[in-house]
Amino acid sequence: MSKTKTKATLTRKDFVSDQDVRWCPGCGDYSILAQTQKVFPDLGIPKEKFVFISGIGCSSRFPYYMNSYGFHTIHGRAPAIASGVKLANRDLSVWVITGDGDALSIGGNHFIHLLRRNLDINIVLFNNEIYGLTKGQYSPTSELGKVTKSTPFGSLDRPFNPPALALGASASFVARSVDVFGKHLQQMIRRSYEHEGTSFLEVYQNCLIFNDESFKSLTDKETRGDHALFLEHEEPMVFGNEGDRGIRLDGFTPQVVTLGKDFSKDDLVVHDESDKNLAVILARFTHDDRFPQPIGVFYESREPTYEDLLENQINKARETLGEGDLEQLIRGSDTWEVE
Ligand SMILES: Cc1ncc(C[n+]2csc(CCOP(=O)(O)OP(=O)(O)O)c2C)c(N)n1
Ligand code: SF4
Repeated sequence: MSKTKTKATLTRKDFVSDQDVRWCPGCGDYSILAQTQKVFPDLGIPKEKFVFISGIGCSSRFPYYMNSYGFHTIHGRAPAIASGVKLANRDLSVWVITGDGDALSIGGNHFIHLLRRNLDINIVLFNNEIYGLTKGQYSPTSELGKVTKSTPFGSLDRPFNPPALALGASASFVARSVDVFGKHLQQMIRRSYEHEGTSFLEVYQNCLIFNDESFKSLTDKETRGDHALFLEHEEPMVFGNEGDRGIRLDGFTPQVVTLGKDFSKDDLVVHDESDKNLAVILARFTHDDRFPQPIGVFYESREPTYEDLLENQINKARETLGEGDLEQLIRGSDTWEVE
């Protein structure tokens, strides 16, 4: 679809549906919904061009609350349905809303194949590191040793690292934000929309009922500086409450250094969103206490979309073979009549 802005004067209210929101009071999902409703009018495309497609989970109730087209579908299968919607109508801006359980447990297969196909679809993964809707079982992003009702002695599974998984599946856009980082989240939603190809946005989301304060070190103002690394394209990687620390590369090995006597900003690695090796290194900071958690765009590259490739293939086949005949195709050249 064309991503050039048309003059559509919409406001936040145009995207608020008449449905009662049924998330627990204080759930991080509210903030993600609010930021989406704030940023969508600015995207400048008519409301009827948006469609939200979700699987199953608390987060997957999202389409009810957006006043747009939407489809609350089957557990883990939103990517398949979204692919069909996009291929049937390329002019739609298609958004997949999913949770860590929906996308990475039952939907793991569909998730990776959507990424490698690179349809122009936006995936927003609400990562609360737990199954919320089914009342608190561990999920594929729960930390090792997580004690839940389904893992009373602690989980034995190493967690998935969503940005690393997405990069491994050839994602052409990988970003992360946090439910309560309002402006940042809006910026990441906009960047996801602008990207041509499948965008993957992981949003750390607090489930205050079953996994409260999972991202406290990032959301607490006092500790945020030391735990969040805000990625800015072409800027050195500086962090710390006093802006006094940074990331340096020793070959391929990242190091946290303190700025001052031994190191200056010139020694730090400069972020480059087009550098996949760097994105992989940054993705590996996930769950590693030695490093701050990267927030922002890890990686973006412009690659052909599946729908462009498909259209070219069909056009070429038409040019060389002419219009097809469905009846003939179904009957084939090898059919029998049973008498
Ligand atoms: C086929 C099938 N298997 C299992 C379930 C039960 N189930 C519903 S939602 C869910 C996981 C939800 O977790 P997540 O995707 O992280 O979303 P959240 O509720 O945390 O937003 C599970 C296992 C189901 N509805 N259908
Ligand atoms: S159970 Fe957790 S994720 Fe689900 S609505 Fe409540 S707070 Fe949100």
